[in-house]
Formats: sequence, C-alpha cells, structure tokens
Amino acid sequence: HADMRAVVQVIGVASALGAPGDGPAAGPAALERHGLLQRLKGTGIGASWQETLEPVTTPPAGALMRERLDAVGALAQRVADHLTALAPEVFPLVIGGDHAVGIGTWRGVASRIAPRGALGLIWIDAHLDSHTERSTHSGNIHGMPLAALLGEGDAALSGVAGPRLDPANVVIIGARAWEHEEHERLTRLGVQVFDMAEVRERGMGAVFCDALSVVRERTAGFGVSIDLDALDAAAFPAVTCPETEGIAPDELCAALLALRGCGDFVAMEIVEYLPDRDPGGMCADWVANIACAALGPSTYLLRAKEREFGAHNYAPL
Ligand code: HAR
Ligand code: MN
Ligand code: MN
Ligand code: MN
Repeated sequence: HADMRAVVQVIGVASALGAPGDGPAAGPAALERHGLLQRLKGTGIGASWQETLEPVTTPPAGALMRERLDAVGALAQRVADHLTALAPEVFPLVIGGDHAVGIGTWRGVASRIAPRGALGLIWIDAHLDSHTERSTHSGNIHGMPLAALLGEGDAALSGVAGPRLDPANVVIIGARAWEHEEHERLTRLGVQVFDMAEVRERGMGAVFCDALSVVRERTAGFGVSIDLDALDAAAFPAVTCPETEGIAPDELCAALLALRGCGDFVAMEIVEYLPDRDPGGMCADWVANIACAALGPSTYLLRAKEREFGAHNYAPL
C-alpha cells in the first residue's frame, strides 16, 4: 500500500462515561467545529468525518459501578463493531471522549488486522490506566482501559469482542501519576513503561524510537493512543486530569512525524480533550497539529507532489 493514509476516516466518540464529569463528551463536536478535518486535508491527504458515535445508555450521576461498567462495555462493543466493519483501506482516527473509548478502538483495530497477525500499541498518557473495578481508588472507568485491553478485570470491559493485547507488544510513554496497584499489574504482565523521568533524561525522540521498535517487532501493525493529559498541563490545560511536568506539545509533534514513514501504522486515537477548559481554542489547535504530524503524507509522497504541483502548494504541518 503506497499511500494508506489517503483514506483517513475520523470517527468521533462523544462519551464521558468513564470520566468524573460530562465535559469530554463535547470533545468531538468542538474539534470538528474548530476545523480538525480541514487541517488534515490541508496536509495533502484524503480525509473524511463520517460518524460520531454516542453512548448506548448513559447511567445517571452516582450510578453503581455495575451499571457504569455495563454502559462502557456496550459503547466499547459498538465502537469495536464500527471499526471492524470499515473497508480495509481506511485508516481510522478515533476522537474521544474520555479514554474508556479506547477499549472499543483497540479491540476493533486488533480484529481488523487479526488475519495478518498481532497488534502493537503505544499508549501516550500521564497515567497508566491499568486499574480494574477492584483496584480503582477513584471509581472512574477511564483509569481502567489498558487493563481491560490486556484481558484483566470485569468481563463487561475485558470481554469486548476482539483479540486481547499481548503485553509484550504494548508500551506506555509519559507516565508520571499512578497508584501502586496498576503499576504492579503492568510489572507482573511485563508492559514496558517509559515514564516521564526517562523521557526527560533521554529525550522524547529517543524514547519514541525505542517504543516503535517494541511495538513493531512481533506484530502485523501498530496503533498510537494519545491521552492529551500526557502533555504538560501548563501548555495544554484542556483535559479532565491535568498533570504538571509533562511532554511539551511541540516535542510530541516532532516525535510523531516518525509515524509518516511507517507503513504498518494502522490507527490512531486522541482522547480526553475538554472544550470547557479551552475557551480560546489554543488546545484545539494543538490537537490538529498532533493529528497532522502523525498522519500527514510521507516525505516521499510530499516530494512527488512538490514535483507535480510546486512546493508552495503543500504545507505538511
Ligand atoms: N489513576 C487515576 C484513576 O484511576 C487517574 C486516571 C486518569 N485517567 C485519565 N485517563 N484521565 O488517563 O482515577
Ligand atoms: Mn491520562
Ligand atoms: Mn488515559
Ligand atoms: Mn482524564
């Protein structure tokens, strides 16, 4: 496939089922209004926004864990089914919603590529998202999606159709806030964590390069899940759980450019955008920069288009 990203399809998931407030549900519509699709097209790739999915049921505030797990599981199944049904040449870009939507995204993407092999996943996040309903301190399900994808915890989440991720094919980048139970789970399973201290010490570029090697080695394809709270809260405040001392937005964009050359990069997800905390749209601009850095045309394709149309007509970022 010479130009797989010719057919990026944006899929919004307007859900806050996993978050403590309902703010993240407004993320897809706000980013759409702010011109995310136009920015993607401006890089020279083909892109469309066909769909924004919504929760099947929304339990009332203060609902029991059982009811909330079932609602998140039902939505995840719907997202997974939607992705599984996409034409093979489509590259999905899922826009959350809180990070619990990732359960559906990555089970669906793993199902798509299952005939060819296993899925690798880079999880960029300030948090580890590896609690179960038994170990959680907050009760918020957006703290559980990675555990569920690895097959741990309540069957409503871990039993969503599609292959479980193999811990050997998963890495986390940017973590700096976690509870001991989730760290112990990842250590037991053998998931590699490039925490924020390591990013600071070695640089985002070097860490991202190592992460790519891990998720590409034994797999047929890999995805990238970006929780925007991985970014430094001072530069990017528009998230539910802001954490200081994070990745600089331009530093993330620079690293993501490496994805343009990866023919086995099969899907991306950007979650936890909170429009309430972005009155000027500064963070929405960063979300577009992030998507364009990762999904813009490969340098090879850009050079070909420059030869055809002239360099000034193509702005890769
Ligand atoms: N570990 C904390 C909890 O379980 C914080 C989880 C925050 N999760 C997200 N997505 N915002 O990463 O509540
Ligand atoms: Mn997070
Ligand atoms: Mn997360
Ligand atoms: Mn959050």
